Amino acid sequence: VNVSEYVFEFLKKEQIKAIFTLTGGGIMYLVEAMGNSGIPYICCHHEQTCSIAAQAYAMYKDTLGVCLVTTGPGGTNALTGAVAAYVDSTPVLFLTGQVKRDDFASKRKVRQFGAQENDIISMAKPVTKYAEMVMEPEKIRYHLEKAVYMAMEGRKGPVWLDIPLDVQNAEINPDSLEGFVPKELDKSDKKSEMKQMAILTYDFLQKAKRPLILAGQGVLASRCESEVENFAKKYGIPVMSTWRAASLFDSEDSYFFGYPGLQAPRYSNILIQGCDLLIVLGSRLDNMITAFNERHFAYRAKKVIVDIDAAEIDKLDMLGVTPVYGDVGEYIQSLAMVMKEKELPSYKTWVCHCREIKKRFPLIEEKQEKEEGVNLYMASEIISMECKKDDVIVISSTSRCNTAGHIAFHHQKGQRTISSMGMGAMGFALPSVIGAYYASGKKRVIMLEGDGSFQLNLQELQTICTYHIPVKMFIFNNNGYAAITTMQDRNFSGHYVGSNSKSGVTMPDMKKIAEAYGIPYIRINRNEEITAAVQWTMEQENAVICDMAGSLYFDEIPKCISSLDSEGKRVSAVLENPYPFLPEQELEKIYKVLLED
Ligand SMILES: Cc1ncc(C[n+]2csc(CCOP(=O)(O)OP(=O)(O)O)c2C)c(N)n1
Ligand SMILES: [Mg+2]
Repeated sequence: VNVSEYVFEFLKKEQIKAIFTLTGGGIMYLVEAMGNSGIPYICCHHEQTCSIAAQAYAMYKDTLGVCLVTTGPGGTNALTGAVAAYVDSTPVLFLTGQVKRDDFASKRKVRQFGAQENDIISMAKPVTKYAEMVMEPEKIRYHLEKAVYMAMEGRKGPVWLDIPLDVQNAEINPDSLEGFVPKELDKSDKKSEMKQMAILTYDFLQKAKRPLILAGQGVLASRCESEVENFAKKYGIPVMSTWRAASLFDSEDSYFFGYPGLQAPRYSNILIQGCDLLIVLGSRLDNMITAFNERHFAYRAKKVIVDIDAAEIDKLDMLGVTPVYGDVGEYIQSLAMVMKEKELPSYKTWVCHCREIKKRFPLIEEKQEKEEGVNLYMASEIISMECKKDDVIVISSTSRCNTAGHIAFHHQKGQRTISSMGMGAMGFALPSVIGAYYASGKKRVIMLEGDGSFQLNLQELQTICTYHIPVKMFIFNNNGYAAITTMQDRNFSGHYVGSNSKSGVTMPDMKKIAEAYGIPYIRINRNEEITAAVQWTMEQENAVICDMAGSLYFDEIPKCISSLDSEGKRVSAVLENPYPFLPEQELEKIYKVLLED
C-alpha cells in the first residue's frame, strides 16, 4: 500500500465516520485514497468550514474530528478552526498536503519553490498539541498514532500532519512500520491525591451552608455528566453551568440556576456571589465568567477548582482556592467513594432561596432601553420551546445571538449545544451545523445566528443543499453589527465606523439569498408573529431560513459594566449587580435573606 492508503485504513480503525474536505492537487493521493476508503467525506466550499466542521463534529461526539485540505491556501484557510480547537480543547486531526521533498524552498533559502508551497507546520505549531511534517514514509504509523494520542490525551486539542506529495504515494509495508508507544504514566500517586482532595471536599461540604457546583466543558470532556448530576441531586446541591456546557442540565431543572458571568441572568450572578462553597468542575473561569474581576468572583466562598490543566488554576488571582489538578471524572468518582456511607447537612433553606431568586428575576422581563422589532430573548425562548429533545443546537459564536442562545434559550438535557467560545468568531454557525449534523447521526439542527456573522461562510448554504441538511436557520437580522454600534455608542458617543448601513456595512436581502439556494424562507417582523413562524419553520421537512427583524438597540442585558457613582467617579462592574442596576438597598435586602442560616 502507499502512505495515503495507510492513512485512511488507520482512520477507519479509529472509527472515523466523517472527513471534512476541500480537494486539491497538493493532496491528490490522499484524496484518491479517501475516495476508495469507504469513509464518508463531506465536501465544503471553504477550508475554514472544513476546519470548523471537524471541530464541531469532535465537540458533539467527544471523539476525533478530521479535516483534510490542500497545500498552501488550503492549510492557511484551515488555521482558524485549529486555533478554535486549541483554545476550546477539541481533538481534531488536520491533514494537509505539501510539495514534494525535492521542491522545498527551505533547501534553496527562497520564499517559495514548489507550487503553492508554504511552511504550514511552523504556523500550526503554536496552535496545536503536535504538528509535524511526515518526512519519511516509514514513519507514518508513528506520526498518526502519536497525533491521535496527543489529541485525546489529557487536555484535548488539535494536531496537524503535513504530508509531502512524494511521501503520499510512497509504497510502504504496513507490517514493518514503527509505532508510537506512549510513556506509561504512574497513576497511583494521582489516585491517592484525588482521594485526599475528595476527603477535603467532604469536610468543606459538611461545614458549608450554601454550596454550589459550577460545571464546565471538563465535565463533557471526561464524560461524567450523569455522575455530576447524580451527586448534585443526591445531596441537594444547586448547580450552574458555563455556556460551553449548556444542555448538560435541563434549563427547567429545579436544581439548575443558569450561567454566571459578564452577561448572565441576574439570578445566576446574585446566587454565585452568595454561595459559601463553590465547586468548579472543568472550567477555566475566563474573564467572561469572572467579569474581569477574579478577586471579587464568588468572594464569600471557599473554592474547590478542578482542572486537568494546572496552569488554568494557577493563573487565577483568586482567594480561598483549593486547587485539584486532574481529571474531573476521576475527582467526582473519588468524591462519590468517599461519601459512600456518609451524610451531609441539608441545604434546603439555601435551595429554597435560590429558587425564589430565580423566580423573581426572569431574564425575559429585563427591560430593554428601546423596544424595536423582535425581542431576541423572547424569540430564543420560543424557538427552544419548539425544539425536540434530541435536536442539535448550534449557537452563534459571537454577539447577541451567542448570548441569547445560551442564556435565554431553554436547553434540554439530551440536546447538544455547539458554539465556539474561545475564538468568539463570526462565521462559525453554518460550518458547525455541517459538523454537528454528521456527528449526531444526521439529526435535525436548530441554528441561531446574527445577520453579520451569517455572511461569513454563507457559501455553505450550498453544502446544506447538497447534503440535504435539515437545519432551521434563525437569523437575527438587525441590518448591521450591534456589537460594534453599542461599543461605539459607549466609547465614541455614537460615532459609527464600519458597523451599520451609514458607516460602510450593508446586508443583503435575506429572501433573495434563500431564493438563490432554493431554501424556503419566512420573515418575522413583530413579537406577536414569532410563535406561528417558528412552528411553521419547525414543521418543514428540510432546511428553512427564518429571518427575524431585529434592532441594533437590542442589548445583551443584564451585563456587568462600570458605572459612575454619585460623585461622578467611575466604579468598576460587579458580578452581583449587572446593568440595568438594582438599587443598593434592594440588593442588601436580597443578601440579608440569602445569607441567613
Ligand atoms: C471573524 C470575526 N471578525 C470580527 C469580529 C468582531 N465582531 C464581533 S461581533 C461583530 C458583529 C457581529 O454582527 P452580527 O452577527 O450581525 O451580530 P450583532 O452584533 O448584530 O448581534 C464583529 C464585527 C469577530 N468576532 N469575528
Ligand atoms: Mg447584526
